[in-house]
Amino acid sequence: MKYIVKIGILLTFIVCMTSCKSTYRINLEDIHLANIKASEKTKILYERIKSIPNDGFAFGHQDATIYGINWKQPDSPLKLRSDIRDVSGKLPAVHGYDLGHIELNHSFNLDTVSFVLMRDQVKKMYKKGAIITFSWHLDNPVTDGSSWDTTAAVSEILKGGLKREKYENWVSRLSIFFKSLKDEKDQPIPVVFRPFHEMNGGWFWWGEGNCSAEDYKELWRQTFMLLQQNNVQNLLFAYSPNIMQSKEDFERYYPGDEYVDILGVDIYNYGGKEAFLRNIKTNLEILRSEAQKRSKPYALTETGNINPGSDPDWWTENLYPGIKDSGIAWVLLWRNARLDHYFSTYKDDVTAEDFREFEKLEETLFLDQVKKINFKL
Ligand code: BMA
Repeated sequence: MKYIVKIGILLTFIVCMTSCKSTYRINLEDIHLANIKASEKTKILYERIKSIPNDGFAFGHQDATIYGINWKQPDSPLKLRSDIRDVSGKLPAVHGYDLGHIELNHSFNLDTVSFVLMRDQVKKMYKKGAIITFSWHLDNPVTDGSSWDTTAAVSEILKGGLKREKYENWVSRLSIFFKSLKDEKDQPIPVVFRPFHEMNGGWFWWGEGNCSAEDYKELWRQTFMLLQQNNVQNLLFAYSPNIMQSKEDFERYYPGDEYVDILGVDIYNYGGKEAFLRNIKTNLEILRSEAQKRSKPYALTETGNINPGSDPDWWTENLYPGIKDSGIAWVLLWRNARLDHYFSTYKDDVTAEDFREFEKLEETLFLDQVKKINFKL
């Protein structure tokens, strides 16, 4: 009898060790985030992100379960569909969404995604163990044009600027949305916020040539402070430039370690295969060294094939050689909007077969794997 009990205990132990493989205990006092008041769950999210590179890198997709090529989630509200799942049977581990037009109090974002649906999907995906990240293509506060309206605006929304009050109102609406993301126990869902991205390019009103680097940094810090004042405690802040020529490109706009949790970079394959590989390698190397100095995680926060429908082996021969062994926590593919604007793969795509190869690689981590990378307090 005694032996049976012992064997039972041993078996339970083995089962637990295998099934709870990556669930470790952490000490909250050891985790230092930009927001010193960040919630416990936000700290856990940060530890999860930091641990991912021990196993590989998480695969992410923008608007993954909201729409894909020739389908929209609202057409089948009870099903959880994703182009990535159609191709590989796996759901992405990182789910990206965009908050553009939340500042205007609209019901739909700039890509006609309803914020109610977005919130619903965030809750569902978080419950399944996904990591959630938000970008924000907000309008130009001076002209009410889009993010791509490069009329000078940053200095007007800084403290004392003519459009300050309007901007504070925009950040209030943004804050209300963040605070409305609640899990089943009514606790705020921790997410990554990646505002004012690709600032070293000239295409957004907050980008190079459209505001000074000093004003950009102030915009970041003041937005961070406004979110604190609005009592938003569920954010990790990700800073992500576009392709950098050198580390000076990273540093020029960097608002400071006290305002940033995660480093990122956005790299698309403009310029062809060789340039893409070179850019990814040099840029992830810059991130690696900047991140190591600061003990922060880093990610390839946007990428994709700008010539969809070409390069049948894009995943294993273009993307993977650049990101393997790079130490990134995740790679996020941009959205599959329509046949002339998609950056990932879908069931009838020429890269579908290659994607299945990519999915099978040991380093590529999808939802079921990343879900297991978790921490207890
Ligand atoms: C861009 C494009 C746009 C879209 C925006 C925000 O890169 O995909 O069509 O509106 O992202 O999602």
